Formats: sequence, C-alpha cells, structure tokens
Amino acid sequence: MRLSRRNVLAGTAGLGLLSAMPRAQAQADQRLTATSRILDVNGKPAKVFGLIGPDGRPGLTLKPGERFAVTLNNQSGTETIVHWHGQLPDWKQDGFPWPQTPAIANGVEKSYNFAPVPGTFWMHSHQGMQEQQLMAAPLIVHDAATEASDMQEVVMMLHDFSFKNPDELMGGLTKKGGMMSGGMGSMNMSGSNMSGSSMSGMNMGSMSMGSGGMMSGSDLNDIDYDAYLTNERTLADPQITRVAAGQNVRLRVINGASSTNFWIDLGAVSGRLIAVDGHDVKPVTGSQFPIAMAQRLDILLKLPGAGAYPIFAQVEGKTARTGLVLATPGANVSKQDDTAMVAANAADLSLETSLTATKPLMARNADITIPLRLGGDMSQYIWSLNGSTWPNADALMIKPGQRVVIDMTNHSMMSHPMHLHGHAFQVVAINGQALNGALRDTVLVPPMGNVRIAFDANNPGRWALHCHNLYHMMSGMMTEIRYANVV
Ligand SMILES: [Cu+2]
Repeated sequence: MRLSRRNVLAGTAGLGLLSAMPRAQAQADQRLTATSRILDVNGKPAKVFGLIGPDGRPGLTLKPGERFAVTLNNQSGTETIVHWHGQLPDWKQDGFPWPQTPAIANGVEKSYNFAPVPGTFWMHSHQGMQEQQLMAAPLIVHDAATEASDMQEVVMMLHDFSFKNPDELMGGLTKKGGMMSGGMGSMNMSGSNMSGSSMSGMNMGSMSMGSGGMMSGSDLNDIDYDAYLTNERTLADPQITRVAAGQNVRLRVINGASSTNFWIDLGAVSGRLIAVDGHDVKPVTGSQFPIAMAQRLDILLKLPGAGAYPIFAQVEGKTARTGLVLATPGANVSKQDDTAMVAANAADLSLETSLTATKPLMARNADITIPLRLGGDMSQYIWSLNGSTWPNADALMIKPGQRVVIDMTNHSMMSHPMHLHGHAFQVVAINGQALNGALRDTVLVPPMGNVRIAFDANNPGRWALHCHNLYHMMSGMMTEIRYANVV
C-alpha cells in the first residue's frame, strides 16, 4: 500500500511495484548532499558547509504523503551526521551520534526512510559545531491541505554568522567566563558585547545596553556575530520575493541560528500565526512574534496592497536584524537598514502562554514526572542538567506507554531553548500556571522560569534532550531520555 502510493507520488514510471530491492529504493530517494562551499557574506568570502537538495538549493521539500526517502551523501570533507529536527523517525534514523549510529565518514552515503510529519521542519548537523557553519537547511513537508490551497509560500531560514570558526568562538566564551568575577546576574553579557570581536561593522552592540531586557539581570547573546542571515543573505542584498497585491502568503520561519533568539517583525503586514514547530495552534494575530533557537513559526500574511514589505527578524536585546522583502510587481524596493531604531526585548514566553494546540494530548495523568534543573556556572562557562554535564550524564529512564512530564526549572540567568528528540511534547504549564499549550519540539525556558512539558512515550529508543544553544549544549547542557530495555 505504502510502496505503491509512494511510487505514484514520485511519478516515476518503471519502478518495480513491490520490489523491495535496495536498488529500486535508492532510485526513489531524494539526494541530499552534505558539502563544503564558499558563501559571500557582505562582500567577503566565507567557507561554510551546506546541505544541498536535488534542486541544488539548501534543504528538502516533500509532497503530500511522500515518505522521507533520502540518501545523504557526505561530500563535506569531514565526518558528519544530520538530525531531522522535529521529525519522529525511529531512533536509529534520528541523526544523533549515538555509539549505535556513529557519524558518517566523508565520501560515504547513508539512506533514511520514514513517514514524515507534515509542516515546517529543518535539518542540521549534530556533529561537533558544524551547525554554526551552516550545515543546516529547511525541511518542508506539505500535506494535502497546504498543497490544495494555491497560497504562495515563503521560507525564511535564519542564521547567525561569524567569520571566526566555532572553536574560536567557544574559546572566547570560556576565556571571558574565566576572567569574570562570577556570581549570578553577572555583567558577563555586557563584557561580551563590548569586547574585542566587535570589528563586525555592525555597531549596534553598545546601543542595546540600556534596553529593558538587559536590565533585568538576565544575559542575552553570548556571541558577537558578524552578520545575521535570512536564506543565507544579509539585508545588504536581501531575497526579494514577488507576490501579487492582496495575495495571502504562508511564511514559514525557521530559526536555524546556533546562539540567537529573534523577534519576527512583520511591519505593515498583518499576520496570523497558525503553527509552531510544525504543529497547528489556534490562530494568534499579531505583527511581532518571538522565536527561540530551533523553533519554527507558520504565519499567514495579508499584504495591505501594492508595495514592498520587508519582513524582519531582529536579534533579542540588539538592534541588529536580518530579513527578506515581499514586493508586488513593479514595486520600488528600497534599501533596508540592517539595524533597527530600538533594541529588541529579550525573547520571552508572552506568545507561548497564548498558544493553544488544535490537537492537544489526550487528558491523562502523568505516569512519571522528571524534574530537570537547568544550571549554569558562568564563571567557567559550564552548563548543566540536574547538575551533570554531557557526556557524563545518567540517562533519564522511561517506559513505553507512559505519559511523561518533564518539569524544567531554570536556575541560571540565561534562557535555554530546550529540545527533545523523537517526540512532540505539549507545553502544559508555565511558572505553575496550567495551560493547554502548543505541541512543540523546542520550548524556551527563561531565566529562573519553570516550564512543564508532557508527551506520550510512543517511540522507544535513546533520545537526546538538550539546550539548542549550540554553545550551551557543547558545554554540557544535554542529557538522554532512554526507554527501558533499549540498549
Ligand atoms: Cu542553553
């Protein structure tokens, strides 16, 4: 049944029906190439990675009902492994470097095949810090409904970019941390924003120091980036997408940044948020939406009329921004400034508390509640979960069929976008306030905040649970959820 449907969808004649031969399988696969390439960033060449689909562009788009049948060909020059963020495959196809599923050597291919969840997803390397160097791309899975509507779709993939390599960036963090006096609510961020590497030509750092977000005692933006990208371009030369006047557009925002939360600013365009992390929510109207690292937002846009409409993503706590432009035919597109007039607030849970899942989990009591303490030692730049740092963490054990609640309390002064692999969880409480919140795969836990998530243990295996700030994860902020009887 599945096979024939897939073959019909692939539109490929001559595929032997029911032939389960690996060869036939490979021919139906989409090819994804992990590569190394040169990207021009504000006129300067940068060596980056890439995940390039069959059309020669970053990422993959799947048709309704199509399986995720992908052969990943590693031509990156180094070993890699790619995680299909938010998708729910069996654990050995999750793209995490477990001992059972090690990274793929350069020059080697690996095939994946599972039924994907429709919606806005993405993919990124889970090997070392390759994600920072753009080993990350969109993964869009259409369903019959989105395909039937002839609404124009625009993908907006965000990145933070540095000409330094991630090891240098990490070295700068641990060194700065070491020079600090230590203590909570420290001035670490100010130090970080003001210091050395601000040769970036984006002189917004000091502007933001007085903003509300910074005064609260929390820390934003560990790293001083050289640029922020939308679909791999800066506002010096942004993507300009032609749209018909009065047309509706489905904007699929993906925060693929390694260490940056943004605010989406629709400007004069009104928006209706209809999904987060690929899962439908009751619509929320607005023109500004926070988006934490690794999260996605699907927003229906209504253009007010003919003209050019920039859609911005502004860095929390800063004036720096990136974006793209929607323009009706013949509209004059003026140059967009890559800094805003006013620094953005810290990304917070103002949106999260107003979200309601359209298909929530069935009401049920928790079989197991796992407390998770998010900790940080800023003086050494070490981040921990329940006092442990990856890989020195004991697995959190669960059993198939359980309703699992994870009760996350942040005891540090930075927010942490927490991501669970292999499951869609529901946000069920924020700071003790119960809610029938969104289904997600990544949720922000603000400084000193508490967020409870629930999920059904329906996908046995070993699953990573970690902060999606790359530098926090690499400094220890990761653990494992493991099903009993899985080795
Ligand atoms: Cu974190």
